[in-house]
Amino acid sequence: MTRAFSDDSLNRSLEQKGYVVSSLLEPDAVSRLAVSCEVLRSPVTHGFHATVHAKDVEFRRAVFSAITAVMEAPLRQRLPEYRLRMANFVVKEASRADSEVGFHQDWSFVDESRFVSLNVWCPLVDVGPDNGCLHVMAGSHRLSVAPRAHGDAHPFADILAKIRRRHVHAVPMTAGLGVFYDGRLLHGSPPNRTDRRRVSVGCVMVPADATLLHPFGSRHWKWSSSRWTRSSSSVMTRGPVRRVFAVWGGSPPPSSSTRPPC
Ligand SMILES: O=C(O)CCC(=O)C(=O)O
Repeated sequence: MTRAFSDDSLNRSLEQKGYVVSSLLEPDAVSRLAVSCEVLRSPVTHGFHATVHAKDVEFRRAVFSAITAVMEAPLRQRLPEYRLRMANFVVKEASRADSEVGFHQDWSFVDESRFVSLNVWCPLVDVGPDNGCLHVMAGSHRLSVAPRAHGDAHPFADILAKIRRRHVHAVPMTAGLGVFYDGRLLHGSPPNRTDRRRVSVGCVMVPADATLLHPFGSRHWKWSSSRWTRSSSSVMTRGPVRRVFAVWGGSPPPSSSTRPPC
């Protein structure tokens, strides 16, 4: 596995808990990103919204560039062997009950039998349970190894209520700290009940030598005994990596396979 942090105590913590909270941005960088998030506003109706979901490709590219300009260097300093591949603003509007984010794992972007991709969530305001800080289940990154596509059924749907009652805790943070978490970690966030927008940045960091792989339509495929088998006549969309990144607004790697791990 690619070494993530230079500091081994952080790597041990990441391996055990599935996440690490560490300093990331200086106050002026936080301010620059907060301004970008104001300027690059997408028309939204939901209490929670992520710019990666916007339909306008140019808009997503503009967001990616604005975030990269500020965050690439500090991220590279924390994770020297990783590269920034996706970045977006994640916002909870003020006083919105519909801004909760249910517990989920993030999509997979690499072959996780060989690599760990890390997601970085960095609030641009101080966050706590009242305005929707992240809540995580420590250790849950070890629960499943199947690739994760958008649209997949939730693998833990039937035990989610129990998990939330017993195993989930809040991660309050000041602006500019980052949660670096394994994409398999179960996480979510409560609604923003305060009268101020909660703005954060979400990024995907991938080992520099990892091929980017993102499964499409895996509900038509079954993951068992560490391999994909087709479970219906529908063909899995073997979206070339370039298409994935055109769709989701990240930067394509210099060279990569176009095949999902099946
Ligand atoms: O911003 C939030 O509150 C949650 C974001 C999240 O869960 C994600 O980006 O995967």
